Amino acid sequence: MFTIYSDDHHLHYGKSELVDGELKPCFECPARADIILDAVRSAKLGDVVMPDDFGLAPIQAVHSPNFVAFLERAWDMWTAFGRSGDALPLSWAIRGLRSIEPETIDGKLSYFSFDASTPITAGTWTAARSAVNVALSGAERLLQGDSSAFSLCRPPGHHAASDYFGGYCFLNNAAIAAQYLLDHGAARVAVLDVDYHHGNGTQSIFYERDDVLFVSIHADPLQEYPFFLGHADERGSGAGLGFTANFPLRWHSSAKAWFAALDSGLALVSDYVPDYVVVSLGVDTYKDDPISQFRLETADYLQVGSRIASLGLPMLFVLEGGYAVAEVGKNVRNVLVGATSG
Ligand code: OKP
Ligand code: ZN
Repeated sequence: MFTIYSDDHHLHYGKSELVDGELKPCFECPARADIILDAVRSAKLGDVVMPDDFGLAPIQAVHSPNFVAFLERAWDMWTAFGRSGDALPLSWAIRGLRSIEPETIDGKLSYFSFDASTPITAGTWTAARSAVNVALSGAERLLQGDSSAFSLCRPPGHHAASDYFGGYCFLNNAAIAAQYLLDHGAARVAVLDVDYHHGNGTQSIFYERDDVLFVSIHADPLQEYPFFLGHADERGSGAGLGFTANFPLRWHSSAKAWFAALDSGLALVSDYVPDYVVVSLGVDTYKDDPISQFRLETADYLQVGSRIASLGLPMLFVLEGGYAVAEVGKNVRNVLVGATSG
């Protein structure tokens, strides 16, 4: 299995986020990807290659023009006001307020986001575009006939919707890869999201469509971020009805319960008979993850990989979350080892 990776992820490095009422160093940090790269290299899974540049068209196939224009200009607009720290929003158009795109940067940051945990820095746009190229290069390998690929993306993507960022995500790498596969011959793509958090962005991008099956296992939104999407009764709408499936699990759920949900999700993917599977691979389901409440252990990730690979379908792994920095390398490596040694 090839790994696609670019050093450009270092260009996105938020300083701090507001968590538990305190400003703390960002959990989503460059060391995550560096450590995963080391672990993948030492596991000798296959070559590590640089991404190609796919330009803006595949991004525009998923994200709205005004959102893309905003991300591209956000840092310059921010610094034009003399600010030097990270760009962060502070208010949102909650019930009763109007969604009209403001002219100034503070208003635009609010208009295009859904939380304050996702700082924009000087290199964010370049890094986010590079992560998309990493995902697309993995998709391209599948189109060329590889049975699997690992896109070592950073920043992650699954919380980003067509026109908003948040949850450490700016551009939805997995959704853009899925759309690219559809635009290059696939009839059906399944996105299996095993990150601890619900992939609200991916779900909403494909919610009304039947050419992408979205299946997610995640912490119950009644208890956990992103709080406002990911309930079991969300099943898609219109033509998409029946093509979204959510498996919310309560905090502190056992590994056994998590694997039971995985098996149910895999059965849905299998019945859908997709041409490709895109796995939104978060390992923040780990027992010692600093922002999560599930209980998977390092050895369990071998099973995660082998069970997903038992689908026997061409498969793109796209990195999402995982914040226990010391263990994130081993955990991701185990998924990929489990997926390739079956
Ligand atoms: C991104 B991904 C923790 C606050 C959560 C945002 C989490 C984003 C997770 N108490 N803030 O899905 O791993
Ligand atoms: Zn997550």
